[in-house]
Amino acid sequence: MSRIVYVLNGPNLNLLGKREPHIYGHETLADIEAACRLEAAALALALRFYQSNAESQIIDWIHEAREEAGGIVINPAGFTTTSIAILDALQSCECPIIEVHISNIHRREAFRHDSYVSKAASGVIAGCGTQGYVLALQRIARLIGEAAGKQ
Ligand code: CA2
Repeated sequence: MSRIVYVLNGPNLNLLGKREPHIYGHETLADIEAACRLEAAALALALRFYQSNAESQIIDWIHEAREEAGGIVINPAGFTTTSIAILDALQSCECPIIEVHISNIHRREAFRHDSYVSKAASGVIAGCGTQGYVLALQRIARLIGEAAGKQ
């Protein structure tokens, strides 16, 4: 199985560290990418780390991942509770998918609770801060290893 992992970030996550630090902390998306690259190297994963504010771009990356990746980590941000199109794209993928939210969406407003993406996810990490991304990579590496063991 491929050891390429796509880490996909949805709308407004490019603002991390610049606004609302009481909810999302002080780290920027570049800091998260650096932490993911360190962890990916330790886990022998090849990382493709992307952010877009456009739903269609995220869907195009999921289509790419469908062909090339052994796993997907996705923080769908504001598309979490709205995008059937992202759900449809994720459901076309056979590789493990881990959904990440920096904040604990279940402690926040009710409109953040119901995730379409969760219906396609192998696992969900919420409320672990930016560490959630690193935990998600560890989980993907485990699942890739288990799938390889079954071949
Ligand atoms: O906790 C998360 O990771 C979220 O996916 C973040 C989304 C929010 O809509 C989800 O309910 C939970 C928001 C991302 C926008 O991030 C900002 C960061 C700084 C300033 C403004 C927005």
